[in-house]
Amino acid sequence: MSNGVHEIEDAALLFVFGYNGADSHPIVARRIVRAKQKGATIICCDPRRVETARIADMHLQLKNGSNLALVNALANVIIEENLCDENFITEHSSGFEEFRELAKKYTPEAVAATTQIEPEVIRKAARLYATSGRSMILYGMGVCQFAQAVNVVKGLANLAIMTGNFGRWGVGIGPVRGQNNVQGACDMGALPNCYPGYQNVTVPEVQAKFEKAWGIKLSNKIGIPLTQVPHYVLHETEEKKIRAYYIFGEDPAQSDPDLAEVREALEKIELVIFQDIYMNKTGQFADVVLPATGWNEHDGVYSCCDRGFQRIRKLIDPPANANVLTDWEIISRLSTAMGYPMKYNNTEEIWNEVIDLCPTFYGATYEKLEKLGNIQWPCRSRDLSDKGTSFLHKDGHFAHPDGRAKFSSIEWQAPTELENEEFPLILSTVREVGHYSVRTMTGNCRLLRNLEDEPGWIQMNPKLCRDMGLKHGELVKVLSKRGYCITRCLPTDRVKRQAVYMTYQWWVGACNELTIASLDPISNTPEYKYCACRVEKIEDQAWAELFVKEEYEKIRSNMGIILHKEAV
Ligand SMILES: Nc1nc2c(c(=O)[nH]1)N[C@H]1C(S)=C(S)[C@@H](COP(=O)(O)OP(=O)(O)OC[C@H]3O[C@@H](n4cnc5c(=O)[nH]c(N)nc54)[C@H](O)[C@@H]3O)O[C@H]1N2
Ligand SMILES: Nc1nc2c(c(=O)[nH]1)N[C@H]1C(S)=C(S)[C@@H](COP(=O)(O)OP(=O)(O)OC[C@H]3O[C@@H](n4cnc5c(=O)[nH]c(N)nc54)[C@H](O)[C@@H]3O)O[C@H]1N2
Ligand SMILES: [Mo]
Repeated sequence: MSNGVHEIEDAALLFVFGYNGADSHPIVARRIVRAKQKGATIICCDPRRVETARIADMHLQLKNGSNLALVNALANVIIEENLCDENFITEHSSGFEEFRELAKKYTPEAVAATTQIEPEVIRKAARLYATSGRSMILYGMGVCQFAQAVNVVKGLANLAIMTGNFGRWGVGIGPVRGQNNVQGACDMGALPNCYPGYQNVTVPEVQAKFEKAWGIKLSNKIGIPLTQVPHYVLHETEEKKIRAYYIFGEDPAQSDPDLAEVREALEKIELVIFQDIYMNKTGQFADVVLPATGWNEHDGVYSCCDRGFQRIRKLIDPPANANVLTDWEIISRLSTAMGYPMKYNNTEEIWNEVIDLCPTFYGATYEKLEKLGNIQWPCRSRDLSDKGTSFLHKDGHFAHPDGRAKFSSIEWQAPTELENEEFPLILSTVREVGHYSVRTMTGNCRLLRNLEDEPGWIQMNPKLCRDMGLKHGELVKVLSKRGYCITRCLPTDRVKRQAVYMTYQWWVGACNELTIASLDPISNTPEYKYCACRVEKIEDQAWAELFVKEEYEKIRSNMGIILHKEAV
């Protein structure tokens, strides 16, 4: 994020784009509500009538998959109506002329059919965004989970650059990232192309620095992203094939697209090492299981999506007979056993090594974290006066070599698999408030299960349900080209007729049996938000209920969940 989460409250306008904070991040959603209470204008851009849409001044209920067409049209209006910040563009950006040419053809009229939004509505939204004085964009998976994703982010950045909404309090662009520590995983170099601190593995000076620090020879080759593992197992040549897979804190057999393909890959890999705090679907393919402690059983540092480091502290000891170690102790022992002795006494020693090697994190010592509670990087000095950085790009300085922000001129591209005669509906997969990702954590909690349990729901427009003769709660079969699953029908006015929505939390109602492994070429994130599907009525409901019950029991017993004596 260019700006801090706490700054959300002070924006004059919030443009919430493909982000459903009320379900995904209730604490961040509170900030959005508070901004509203302080007088901010809110524009919500989502094909569903999510909670933000209910409190918004405008709801742009665009057609699924039309993001960049809309974003370029907003830019078109801002240019045509002379609402640009000319000074910011001249002083702090490059590439505007080329972008102006591209934006010309994205008139609100030209994109009306693609986006399903009235031209006057687009004009009004563009005027509000460009003239509020302090506009902030928040975006989520409604942007990222498309084959055209990174380019939409660049399109949103164009809007912020052309209106001078960078480098100040309460402006900017905010990917409100997923998990409590997904930003931290990236900050620590759990990426195929970076060491900690976003230092690229292909840069010789960086390589030399880490070789010296660790006393070893390192490779300058970029690694393989998670979502390409099936390809590297099933379709690559012998030399390139992946043969061993060490996976932790991730359940691709539930959370990756096209699960049939994922299972085939996991079966073919010769060695799977699995490190987790619970058994999950991927763990069932494991040759070696390494059980780890949970968040309240160890120390560490998390990074929030706005670059803020926070300490987490051990609260309880793991059960004496649990036979678990912290993730870092497991890694240290494994490394030592493989011939590279790794010895740390505590997480502070690890953290000190990290900050010593990462200039942008250098000043964020445990001591300072203790005093300040939260430090947003960059924090380059150990001096107490350096408290980190709430917003980036101060005074219009950007990270490109010329110090300028770069306009990107990119055409809208349609999603990969469009609705068709056999599969006439769009399937989009999202989140719900009560359950978390692959549901190991929330699915093992009886309280949450009592609120919502297998096989989950498919959100459908009430008219579509009526036409199909489907009632609330009825079990239905959902099919795509790749597979099928069974779930319950949830008629809701929040969604339009053309698209249906499932959450990816359910083991039985697993929507990733259906989703498509079409990846954004830069981020490698799959197109979870768009594939073609069909919903079928099930005549024999008693059979379907029994099927769901038996499947659920089978999965739980495979995961070693004791059915008669459940823990809360
Ligand atoms: N309770 C709970 N909270 C969670 C999680 C969880 O599983 N459960 N998961 C966490 C994780 S990993 C993440 S990444 C975050 C994600 O949090 P969000 O970004 O809020 O994720 P989603 O609900 O998947 O998608 C956001 C919105 O995108 C919309 N959308 C779909 N297609 C389009 C489109 O074409 N254009 C636009 N503009 N919008 C579209 C959807 O209708 C949806 O409302 O949530 C985190 N928080
Ligand atoms: N269809 C569809 N699929 C999706 C998405 C979608 O919107 N639609 N969203 C995608 C997104 S954005 C994400 S982030 C992924 C999330 O998917 P995953 O990352 O696979 O799911 P999580 O539930 O976050 O956690 C994975 C595992 O980490 C374990 N774990 C938790 N804490 C610890 C720990 O301290 N140590 C260790 N070793 N393990 C731990 C959990 O028990 C769990 O088994 O799903 C993706 N899949
Ligand atoms: Mo995520």
